[in-house]
Amino acid sequence: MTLNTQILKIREKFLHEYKEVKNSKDIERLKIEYLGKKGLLQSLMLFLKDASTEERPVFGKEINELKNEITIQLENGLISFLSKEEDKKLNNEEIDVTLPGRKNFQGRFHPLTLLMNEVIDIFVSMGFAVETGPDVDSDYYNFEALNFAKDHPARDMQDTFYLNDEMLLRTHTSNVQVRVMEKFKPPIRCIAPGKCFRNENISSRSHVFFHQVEMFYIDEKVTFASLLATMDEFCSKLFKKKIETRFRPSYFPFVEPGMEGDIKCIICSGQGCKVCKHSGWLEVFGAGMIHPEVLKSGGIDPEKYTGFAAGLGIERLAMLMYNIKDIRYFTQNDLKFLQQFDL
Ligand code: FA5
Repeated sequence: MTLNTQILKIREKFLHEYKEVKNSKDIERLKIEYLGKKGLLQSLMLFLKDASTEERPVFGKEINELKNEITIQLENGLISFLSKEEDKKLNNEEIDVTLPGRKNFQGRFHPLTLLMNEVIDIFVSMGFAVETGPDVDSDYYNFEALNFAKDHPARDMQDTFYLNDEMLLRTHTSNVQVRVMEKFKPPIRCIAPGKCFRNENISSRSHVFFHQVEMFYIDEKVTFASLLATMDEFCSKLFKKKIETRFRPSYFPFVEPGMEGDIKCIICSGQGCKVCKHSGWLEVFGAGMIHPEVLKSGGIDPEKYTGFAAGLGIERLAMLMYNIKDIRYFTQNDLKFLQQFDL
């Protein structure tokens, strides 16, 4: 049989077999039979080497044309069968309407964000403006401008993460005080919420990373009595009832006089527990009358103006508000814990 007759026979055989095709599997089978490595077209190529030099290019061209023809026909056939088979599958498919639906996961605010927003809203309702300051700040704004000289022993009160000789992670939101004084002239009534960092041992009540809200008021004739009244009013608004507060004298280089504010431990009702270090009280803020040296750092005349300031610990407040026994829960990202708090 000549090569020419063989080409014609294979074409005829293909056309005949293609007519019998019923599904995509048959197409795949034909693809292997004709175009596969050991397929019929490949076997024609083997005969090509016995053809004469004149015949070889002619037959080579014919074999290639047949190969293209078969390839195109099989590809078109495959597309059409696959689409029919997909339609059939979809039409026969039944949807089980009794299957329970997938629950949409709803995001929530972190409890600290909830409380921070509430604290901000209360102070705003009392006439305070909101300012912010940098988390990475200079030693000057965090310490020196606040009357902590370079070798001041009070620096040991706040174990600090230094980035280099000059820059540090702020240890308190009080770093905003002098920045604001440089920007505005009295009367200044403002709060500054933000993150703080201290190189401390982590325990159930202290963390290396926590939040504070700074609050300060500078004007003529601002008194210590108005500081106490402001903090009392704030606590009643936050807890929505009269709660027991305790103000103790304390020392911060940037206030004179200084105090710390405690709230009766709601977790143990003042009986004493791990969170309140068995004292029945939880320290939630430091406060006092702004030191004249600090007013001077901010370019404010201490002969004319006075001011008060306070720094509230948001984690400690949240522990009291939501009855949380360990500060570490806030940073563990445990959904069971986080999902307990309202949107
Ligand atoms: C200060 O940070 C002062 N800047 C507060 C201040 C502002 C005093 C203005 C006077 C005038 P103190 O270190 O006490 O003070 O921190 C204030 C509050 O932050 C504490 O009462 C506590 O609630 C919270 N706090 C402090 N350290 C931690 C910590 N490691 N983990 C969690 N909360 C903390």
